[in-house]
Amino acid sequence: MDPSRPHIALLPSAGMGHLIPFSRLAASLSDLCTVTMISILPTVSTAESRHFTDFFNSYGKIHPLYFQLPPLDSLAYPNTDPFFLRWTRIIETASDIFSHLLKSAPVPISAIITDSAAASAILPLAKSNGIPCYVLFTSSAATLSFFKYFPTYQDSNPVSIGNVEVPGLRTVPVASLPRPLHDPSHLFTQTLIGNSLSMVKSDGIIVNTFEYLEPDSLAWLRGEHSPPVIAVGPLPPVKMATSTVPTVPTWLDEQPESSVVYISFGSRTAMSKEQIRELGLGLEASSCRFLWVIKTSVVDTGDQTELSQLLGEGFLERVKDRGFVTKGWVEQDDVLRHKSVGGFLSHCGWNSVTEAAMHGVRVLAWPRMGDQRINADVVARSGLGLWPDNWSWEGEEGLVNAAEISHRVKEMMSDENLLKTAQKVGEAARSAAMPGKGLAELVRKFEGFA
Ligand code: BUP
Repeated sequence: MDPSRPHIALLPSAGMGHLIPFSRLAASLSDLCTVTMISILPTVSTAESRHFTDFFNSYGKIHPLYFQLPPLDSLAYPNTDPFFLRWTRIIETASDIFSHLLKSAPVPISAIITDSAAASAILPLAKSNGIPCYVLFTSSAATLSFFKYFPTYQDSNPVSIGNVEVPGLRTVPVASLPRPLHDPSHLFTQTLIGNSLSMVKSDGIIVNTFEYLEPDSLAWLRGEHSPPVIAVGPLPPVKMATSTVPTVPTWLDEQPESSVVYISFGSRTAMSKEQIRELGLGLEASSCRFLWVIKTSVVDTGDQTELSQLLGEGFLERVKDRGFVTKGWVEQDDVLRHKSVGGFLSHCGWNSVTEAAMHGVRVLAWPRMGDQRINADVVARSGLGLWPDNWSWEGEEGLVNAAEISHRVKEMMSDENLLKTAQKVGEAARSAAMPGKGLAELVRKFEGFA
């Protein structure tokens, strides 16, 4: 361990959408700094546990620091999303995690980078120990600007919520807000407010985005002056030396260039069986080639139904010449970079958006919950994709029918103008990633603490 280099500790919370950008940042920093990555056990999903194994095996110079959470009385939080529950547990046990980190660190910690989901607990601990604290915000700059303003909005609207006008930036319609925020006393709302108030007291907020994709939100955040916002995106994917998960179906190699629509709604957005059937029928009616990753449960260990049962009798046989359907994990970044892929039907989790941007792949946005509608708005504004904003989402009963899905998929795949604007986003993304300017800015800050 080189004592002249800054020693950075990273604390991700739970869910692949958080773990993946943390791993990417840790890997990028590890060429310039000593890096410790905290792994909270047991993980919520199998995907996270495999990812930690592959990641630590591949990046020997990154120090893993394991922390075993005490058993949880889940009855105290009935019907709570298991990933959100984990964030709550990390906040509750933050002082134990922090002492473990301080005791186990082989050299003093120069700075800690915490997940925004745990900022309210980690920031005061870091400050009281004299350690600079940064936040990695794992969604868009647009979502960050909304989170930053939301406590002020709530102060003047304590009992009900409407459209939120972020002064000088844009109005976020009430329909685009994460559903739990509609209830000011909801644990999610309280946690979000606590984290937002702490983030602004941090030494800096790191966002996986770049100027071309989000010029207005980045300008607004920087105009707020404090804390500094460092755009490090798009972060390059990690390179696993040994992988316990399959990478890309070889089926893709046999398809014509730019002909395949890739469909995925991320690692933790389950779709109802009825909607899955309609989506299947819509893809069939579109006559497009497709690669579809299906999820029916929030946590991967709960996904037990057979594909043939989900999709209806004869579906797989009928589409076998032009469709590939799986319930397993595929390496999405490799899928999106594949020359056969020409479009992405996506829930607009932020990592998915940045990966599509990096490869200049057109997006058909179908946001389902949380921050996804705010991200879908970024997709539509930047020219990366289309967002039919009447599509149903979190908590809504309505199904999007097969005819509408077929129409929209064909529309995206035949839109040459969209292809060009998405490719332009791709060029800007690769040029932002190349010199790693944001990362260099961040490391310069850390060197001041070494
Ligand atoms: Br599913 C799946 N392979 O099969 P998002 C996901 N991913 O590589 P989410 C795969 O998981 P949040 C698969 O490339 C992306 O990096 C994907 O993150 C990868 O959505 C990540 O897109 C998923 O942000 O997380 O999972 O809904 O709710 O935090 O946005």
